[in-house]
Amino acid sequence: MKKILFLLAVILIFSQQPASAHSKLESSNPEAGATETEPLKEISLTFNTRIEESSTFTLSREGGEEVQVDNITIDDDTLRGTIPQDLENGAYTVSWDIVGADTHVIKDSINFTVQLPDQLEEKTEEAPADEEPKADEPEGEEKKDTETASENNTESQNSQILLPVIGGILLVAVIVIAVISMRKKR
Ligand SMILES: [Cu+2]
Repeated sequence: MKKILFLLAVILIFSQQPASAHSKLESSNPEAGATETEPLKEISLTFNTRIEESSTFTLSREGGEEVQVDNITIDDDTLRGTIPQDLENGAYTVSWDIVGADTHVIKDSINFTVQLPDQLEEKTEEAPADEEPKADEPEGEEKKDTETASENNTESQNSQILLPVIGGILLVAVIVIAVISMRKKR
């Protein structure tokens, strides 16, 4: 019986570990939901753990059009990439696909807005009628996107924490039943 309890304890401890070492974004440049008013040259994503070599990210404009990112590098817990061309004003999404220290694949994203003053002036001269309603829209949508992303994030994290716990409970139940039935036979 002591052996079984020991085994149970070991299994429970190991099944909990992946959840606690789970990799998630700790900080970024630009920050989630930020409005950039100066040209952006680099994007960096820092996670709470070391990330594996196969980790990467993409940058896309609102609507899905992908924007070129060069020299994606991984430095321990940080993923970096440079942006070769100036970004036009608008809403952008940084989507990462990383492999964390616990070998879990994590996919998530943040949004940010580029709003360079020069471009605003140019646009206002070109099409003053269109500019006003558009100016507010991206920010509203952007906030919604960020909320959804963080909700999704907590949901997936919850399920990843819950799964081993449920697995552990099931395992305990199965072993207890097995032990009881073994005793009855004696
Ligand atoms: Cu994980």
